[in-house]
Amino acid sequence: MDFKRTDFPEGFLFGAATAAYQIEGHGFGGAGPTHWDTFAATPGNVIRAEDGTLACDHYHRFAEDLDLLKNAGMDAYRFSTSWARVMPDGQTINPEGLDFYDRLVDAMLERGLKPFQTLYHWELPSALADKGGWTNRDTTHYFGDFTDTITDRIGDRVHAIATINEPWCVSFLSHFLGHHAPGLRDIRATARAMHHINLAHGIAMSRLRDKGMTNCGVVLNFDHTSPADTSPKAAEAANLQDAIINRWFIEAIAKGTYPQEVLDGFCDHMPDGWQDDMAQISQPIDWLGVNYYTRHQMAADPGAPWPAMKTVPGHLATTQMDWEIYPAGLHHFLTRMAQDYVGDLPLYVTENGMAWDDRVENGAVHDPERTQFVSDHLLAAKQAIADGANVQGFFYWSLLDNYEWAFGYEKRFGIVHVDFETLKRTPKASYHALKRAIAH
Ligand code: IFM
Repeated sequence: MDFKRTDFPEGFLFGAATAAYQIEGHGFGGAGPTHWDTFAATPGNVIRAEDGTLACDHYHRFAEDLDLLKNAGMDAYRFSTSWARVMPDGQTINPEGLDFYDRLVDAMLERGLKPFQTLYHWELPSALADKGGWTNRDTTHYFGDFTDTITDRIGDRVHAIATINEPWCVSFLSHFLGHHAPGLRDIRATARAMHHINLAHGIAMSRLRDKGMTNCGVVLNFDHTSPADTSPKAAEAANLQDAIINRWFIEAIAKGTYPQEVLDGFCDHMPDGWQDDMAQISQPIDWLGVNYYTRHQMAADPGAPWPAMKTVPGHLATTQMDWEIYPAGLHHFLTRMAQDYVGDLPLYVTENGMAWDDRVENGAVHDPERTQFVSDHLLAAKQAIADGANVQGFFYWSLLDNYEWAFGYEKRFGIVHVDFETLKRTPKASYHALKRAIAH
């Protein structure tokens, strides 16, 4: 790595991130069925129809996994608490689920790791999916109740709480592009989900504040967007893509408005009275999480219905996901968030990482590409700090190879290799490199 801990401000946190459904093993501990289970069970949605029933068996092996964080010298762990584990039908409490998170948080504290909790990282209980999921406004209130329940149990010990992970994925990717559960391709469902997920954030924030919780934020994903050529049409496409993925959520949360060009596309598909929710959505947050992976170059797609645009493949090196590697994009979003939306509010890079076709050879995993990737992105974050962004931490995605949603177990993002036959964990060379870099 071309950086060391002391290159960053005092108190800067280094950590790694995971999410419940991707690692825990949802078949254990009384967790309820989720829309990801049914999405995966439907042919053509997920590679080999794999699901999160066993995943990394973190449910039973969490002590070993937390030791990996501690032994790397990490300061914090970003994890999520599964709604369907705590409330299998979305409403009824499963005591075993609460007990699990109680043990998990205590185990983090015993190891000196700051718990960064995420309330929703995508495992919507099937019983709520049956009622329309995020297209149904009622889901936002059930989410508020889940927020109360889990906070009553572990809120006294978590260091930071994020309401939603990547609302664009929850809404646009899942209801317009159909790539994630529930796999819809419907503009009206999309408009509703894109508003309701923001409202769910706002309702959860209110519930957290009612309990006196501090250090509450939200985690948004950003995708660097530029025109594929010099034509005005490509510029228009890039602007629209930027509005949909990069501005819709932060503008609502920081300013209480939505980008007009997206509202124009949604026409009358927005739920009635959405304007009345904007005050609740835009209440103050304590920090913003920035997830960043790649860039896209956009061109017009004439003749296609709104948004009438397409992605044009770029020329940069790519990861196992075919995502272009573009560290300057991280600097762009950290400085842009500070300048245009949140000022001096703490920013965390809550996810950044790359998938690679890693193999264990002679007991080791050689992944110099990942070491370079992490190094380059941390240097971009360091430059953003020098340019005025109040960045206070970096979480590598992910601690473990895990369930990569529609890609099943094929794409490996971890700094720790997981053999999905034996579940053996093998720290990769990048894990050791990160450990050395943050040791001093
Ligand atoms: O694995 C996902 C994670 O659940 C959310 N952010 C992006 C990661 C890599 O695709």
